Amino acid sequence: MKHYEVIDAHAGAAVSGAEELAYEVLVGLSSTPKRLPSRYFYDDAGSALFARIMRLPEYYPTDCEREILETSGAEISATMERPFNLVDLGAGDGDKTLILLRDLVARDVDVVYVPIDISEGAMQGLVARIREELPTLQVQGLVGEYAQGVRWLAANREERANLILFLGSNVGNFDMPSARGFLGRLWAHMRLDDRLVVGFDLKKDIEKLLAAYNDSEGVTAQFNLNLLHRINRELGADFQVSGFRHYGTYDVKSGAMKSYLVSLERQEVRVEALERSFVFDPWEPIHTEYSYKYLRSDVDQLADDSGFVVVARHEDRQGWFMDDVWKPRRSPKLGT
Ligand code: AVI
Repeated sequence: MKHYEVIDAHAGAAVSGAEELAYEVLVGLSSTPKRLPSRYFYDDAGSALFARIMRLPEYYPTDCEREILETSGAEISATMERPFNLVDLGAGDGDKTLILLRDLVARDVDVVYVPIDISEGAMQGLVARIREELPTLQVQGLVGEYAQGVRWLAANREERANLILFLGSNVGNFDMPSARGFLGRLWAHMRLDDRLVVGFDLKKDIEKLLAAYNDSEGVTAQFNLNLLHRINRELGADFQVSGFRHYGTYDVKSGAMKSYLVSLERQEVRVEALERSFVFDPWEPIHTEYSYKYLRSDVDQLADDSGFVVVARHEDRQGWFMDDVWKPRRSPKLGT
């Protein structure tokens, strides 16, 4: 039996995946300042680089969240009536979720694990690891974007309640209107007895933030630059990747870590799929990622604005990271 399904997000859609990337590159590199969306980081190579980032000593969010799940994981899953699905949005290598899964399997809880990830390579690795470590666990993985996860929830609404994980401060990669929009869409597809666990990276010493996004081994730089390799490969572009450098900076006003690729010289890059070139001036940046950092009061506001009530809040000892458990706020009149 195959334990995951590859969903073609573009089946029957007006544009293919390659056309969508081409469109984003056209719009982003024609803008001033230039930009590219961070969701394109996660091809198989990018997902593998992100797995390395999570093991770096400077990248504190993973260790903080691991501590939270080790301390409070059983309490988080105890918020669910049984049986339930554990839906993991952006599961990646599933390393942290395995903390919850080991506990659930040890307690013989009737749970189906539904990891959703954009990278098929990451999904293969995750499913193989689960087959090896937790062979009795039911797994139904989906290779697709968050939107397919939301669609899966809608299609499986009658079956069981869902504990939805949106860990790792993935929400921080959305700007604020998009965060409200995405969480609101989840809200609309959730049952009243579903629960959502959202990981938030909290505002902290700026030096810690800068170190986490400018690591000494240069893995974050490779992760950012991989976007150019991907565009070269998938759109027939000729980026000289060594002509760009990674730059991560913190904007205190918006609370965002911002990542850029900065052109080191004047260069012209041809993108064959678009039949056009883009000129980069020396030191011209391409903005590639936001990683928003939150105050606890920002999180309260976001929960309220996207239709949720905070039912529990779990922090690591240092107060650097927070996993919030939310339930949808709405009357059963709207449907269960
Ligand atoms: C996936 N996401 C939550 C990571 C973050 O911290 O924003 C991606 C990342 N970018 C640079 N380092 C890690």
